[in-house]
Amino acid sequence: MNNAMLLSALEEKFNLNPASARLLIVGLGATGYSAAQFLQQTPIKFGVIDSRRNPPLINSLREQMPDVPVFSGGFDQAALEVATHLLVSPGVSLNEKAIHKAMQAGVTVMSDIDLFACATDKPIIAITGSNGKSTVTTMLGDMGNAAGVKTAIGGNLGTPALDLLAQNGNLYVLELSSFQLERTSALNAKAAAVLNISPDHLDRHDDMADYAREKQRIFRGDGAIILNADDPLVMAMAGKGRSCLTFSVLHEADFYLQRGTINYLMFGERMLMRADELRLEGTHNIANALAALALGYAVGLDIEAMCQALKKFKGLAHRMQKVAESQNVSWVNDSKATNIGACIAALEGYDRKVILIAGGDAKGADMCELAPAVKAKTKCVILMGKDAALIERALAGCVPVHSAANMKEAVRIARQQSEAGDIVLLSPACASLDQYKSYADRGNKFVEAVLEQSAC
Ligand code: UMA
Ligand code: ADP
Repeated sequence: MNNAMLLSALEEKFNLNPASARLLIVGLGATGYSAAQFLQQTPIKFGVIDSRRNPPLINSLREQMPDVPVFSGGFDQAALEVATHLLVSPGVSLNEKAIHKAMQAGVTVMSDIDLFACATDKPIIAITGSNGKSTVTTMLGDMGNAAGVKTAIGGNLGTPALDLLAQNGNLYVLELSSFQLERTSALNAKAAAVLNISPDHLDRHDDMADYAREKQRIFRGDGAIILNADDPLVMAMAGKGRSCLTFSVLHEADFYLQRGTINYLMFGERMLMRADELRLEGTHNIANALAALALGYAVGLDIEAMCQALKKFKGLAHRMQKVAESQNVSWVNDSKATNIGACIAALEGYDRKVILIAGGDAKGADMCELAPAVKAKTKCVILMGKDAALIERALAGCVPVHSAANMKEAVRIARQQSEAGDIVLLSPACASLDQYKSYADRGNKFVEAVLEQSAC
């Protein structure tokens, strides 16, 4: 790391001078710990605060950085107000009373992504959207490496951005959530995309307009902007005087899907590859591939190498993953569908009747938006979790609804209801944390239950 470049960027963008700054990292999860490890290599003095009594990484921090002050078991107002800068982890809301008060008192809020942006002069591709972020980020990692550019991927995907610096990439691809973006102001991505906007995280954002505004922050700076021409909320983000590329699965755009006897991914007049050469299910994944091509093109990756990478890309676990075929019924794990948009995209991909397993924590979304797709594509719905009753009310009269206490029961009911030719789809449209450790845990429980039943 070049400390001189970092310190001058921090001074310029955040008025952060190592001699006088008192930086406090808020949150000691993956983000907070990565920021502490990074700051240890700089002359900047910092402490860490976490509202939990035993934050996940407190022992590692005490062992590795015994001199760093740690406050846990609450947000101590005095500690927050003595700070000049707060680096707030994405899991902590800026509306948290103590943080809000410190902000009002004039403390500067920043993110790990800000530190990352100040620490590297290598190109950054930044990706946000309600759905498809992880898929597009991973596609771009494969594309960059296939094109001979050492590419590191992370952010909301899992590896905190600052931890990527050790990989010495020549290209960084960051998946960014609305929580990361709302507290980031120094990012100037060489290419950035908003893939789509549908309701999500409305328990943390004031409303859809606020959620979309935070996503739009990804376009700060002067890099190329990549827009989904099929999504009016995204198209409304187009900025004047910026280099812009569009993608569409509905009509002509810079990168688009040309429909015919054979469907092609197109770049203007140029046929790039057949759509059926992609190994992924669903039109939404064609949109993801087009977005990835546009982003890669904007940073100069070789188009042929990108197409080769796309043809090899097998998709990520828990996203539209076929896990079993038994008695001519297909069982599909889409546990990562943690919002309405993902569930609708999954349903729209089928021309056969679906038995849908859904439910969990709806995060404040209006579940009535699910009703048209459920009515058109499902033969029944099996609901579980905290907001099952709320979803049942929203779907009243659409199709028969069953209730299940847990995944085993949901799979048992699905089996009873299924006939040859059906699809059983776990695509919950909700977060999993009310009943499971994570979406992956929920998906694994589904797979276990399906395989157990198939064995009976
Ligand atoms: N927490 C407290 N008190 C604190 C700090 C955190 O209770 O003082 C809680 C939060 O409410 C949250 C949990 O601890 O429930 C984790 O929060 P965190 O900010 O410490 O999270 P990290 O471990 O740093 O992980 C974060 C992202 N998590 C969130 O945004 C909640 C990870 O995305 C991301 O992979 C990681 O940084 C590296 O960049 C996960 C996620 O669920 C996968 N993201 C959401 C999503 O995709 O929908 C936005
Ligand atoms: P994210 O990182 O934004 O959550 P993922 O790639 O992990 O996105 O996919 C999450 C869920 O959204 C999965 O259920 C997946 O099938 C669905 N999905 C992926 N891409 C899209 C898209 N472009 N539009 C709608 N749903 C999508």
